[in-house]
Amino acid sequence: MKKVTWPKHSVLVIALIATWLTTYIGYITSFNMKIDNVMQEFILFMNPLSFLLFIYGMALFMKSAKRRNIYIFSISLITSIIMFSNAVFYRFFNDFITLPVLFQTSNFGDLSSSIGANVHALDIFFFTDVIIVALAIKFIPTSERSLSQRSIGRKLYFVIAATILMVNLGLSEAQRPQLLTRSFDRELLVKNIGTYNYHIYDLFIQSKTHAQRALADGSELAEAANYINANYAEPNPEMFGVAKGRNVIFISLESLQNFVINNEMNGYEITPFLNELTKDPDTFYFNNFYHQTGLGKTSDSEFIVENSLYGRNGGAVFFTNSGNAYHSMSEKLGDNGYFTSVMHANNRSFWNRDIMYQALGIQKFYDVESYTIGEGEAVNWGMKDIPFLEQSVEIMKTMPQPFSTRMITLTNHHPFDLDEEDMIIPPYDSNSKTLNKYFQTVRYMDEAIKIFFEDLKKSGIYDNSIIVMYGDHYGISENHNKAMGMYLDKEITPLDNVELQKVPMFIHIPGYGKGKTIDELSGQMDIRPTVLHLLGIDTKEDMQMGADIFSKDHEPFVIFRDGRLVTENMIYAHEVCYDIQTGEPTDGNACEPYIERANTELGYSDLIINGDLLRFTDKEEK
Ligand code: GP9
Ligand code: MN
Repeated sequence: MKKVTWPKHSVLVIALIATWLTTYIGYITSFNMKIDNVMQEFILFMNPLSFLLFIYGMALFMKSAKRRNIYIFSISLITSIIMFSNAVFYRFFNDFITLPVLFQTSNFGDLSSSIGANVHALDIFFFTDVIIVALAIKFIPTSERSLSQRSIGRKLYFVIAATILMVNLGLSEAQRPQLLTRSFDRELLVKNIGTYNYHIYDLFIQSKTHAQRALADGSELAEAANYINANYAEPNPEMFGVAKGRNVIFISLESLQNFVINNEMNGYEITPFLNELTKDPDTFYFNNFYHQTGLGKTSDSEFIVENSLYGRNGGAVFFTNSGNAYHSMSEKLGDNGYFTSVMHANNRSFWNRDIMYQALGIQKFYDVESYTIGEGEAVNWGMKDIPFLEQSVEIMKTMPQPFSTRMITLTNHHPFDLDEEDMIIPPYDSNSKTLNKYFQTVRYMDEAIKIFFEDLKKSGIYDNSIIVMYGDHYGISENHNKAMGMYLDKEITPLDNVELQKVPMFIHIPGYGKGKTIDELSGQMDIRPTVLHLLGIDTKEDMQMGADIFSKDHEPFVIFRDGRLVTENMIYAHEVCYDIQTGEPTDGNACEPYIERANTELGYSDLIINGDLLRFTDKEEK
């Protein structure tokens, strides 16, 4: 048999091609990225190449064949792990991994049930290149001599790699101007510069933020304050102080979206108690209200409610900026004689809450240690909502009044598992197990809230309190569009995906009698000033970006953390400006002023948080 002679750099070339193709196939199978034209498809295809050429090319500097092979093998393994982790993360968060999230290791234990549900057997595919590289190393003979590399050849190799990178960046810039300077959207980055380059970019951005704090000074605060003052909304005199002196009970409704309210699933009412509240004279129900969270999910919603500032773009602000100075709502209530707390039957370190709550001036955190979890009282992520809310009322009885507390529910959390005995309605029958179970856990949460209201009335606390309830963020991600489409009986468009970010918000004021449904377009950023004004507390001097929804000056405009936005007539999402009436794309110019405004607002919010600017306010300096 004729002996095959392999060209000198066969292992390197095979590794390069194998990882390149594995990455590309990974893109198309695991990430739901919108590709509009052939050029974008081409960019997606070529984007892993420049990085892989550079990183594998380092092998050319290694003299020993053994070392070189170990290096090539390690790179194929690391790149596979990066792609695999991103795929699993994407299924859960619908986003790509960013560095700060990786450092949230204390979350990983608790996330394990969700991670488990998101790892698929077929994910072994991401390691195809590792297997190919291993086989290549095993079967392709290498002699030390053949590996010597002339420096001219090496130079040429890196010139080609650099050229490919430039072409990649050039084409991307043409497709998406200002990609690297203005983008709030990780998907666009991955689509254009590739996962690997994106992670390098992320590293760069994170270290920049680090430096930002060091470089920030008081003058930037004045600039942000000007913007904030210009947007201040005067309280509505009819509403200011209607709940003065009352306790305020916030309930964070885990993953509750607005589409279930006043709706049915196969003939079953999903939220009978909340539906009743929408018609209750003591309740304001906000039916055109959006969550504004990012990757930090529940913790972002808490951050927004406390500060009326946006969470961070990459990662959870609860982790990245827990050392900042804040003037939170809890601190303000504390200054006004309130006893402030959070009640949540989970580990205190989850989402770094123990640390962040100190920065937010929350006086007491009733974490899992404050609860007794009896036999059968835990499911999914922890304590079930019914016993949690029941025991919380007992704890409330011990609190000095007036108090403010935020109760964070948990049962309606992905993967929406429930014990048989808690299933009040049957599952839905779509192709998405997640959506099918979601209706059942939502129904359970509704029951828990009903019981909570009863218990609160019995405790005597009810009459002297107001109850503010809101969905913390979406529960059903875009990965379930097909099933959602079946439920809503329409094809889900990017416009629908925006509208599905509506979460219900209720303000229940016992004895008030003039409640109604409020259709004003609003969002979580508005909770803080709205509630403070109801309690008769002034917000004129506050460094916050929300507006009282009852105010005549309230602007119907909602900005998402990722730069999407909603106005009364338009929705801007993924570079397209839609007319809400027709559901069709319109002339982009109509959205332009709002895009500008959204960038300004998000920019100032980031400036305040990244620069830790609130440390420069008078109060802090004292
Ligand atoms: C964890 C709970 C859920 O304590 O608040 O967090 P989430 O995953 O929804 O952000
Ligand atoms: Mn949540």
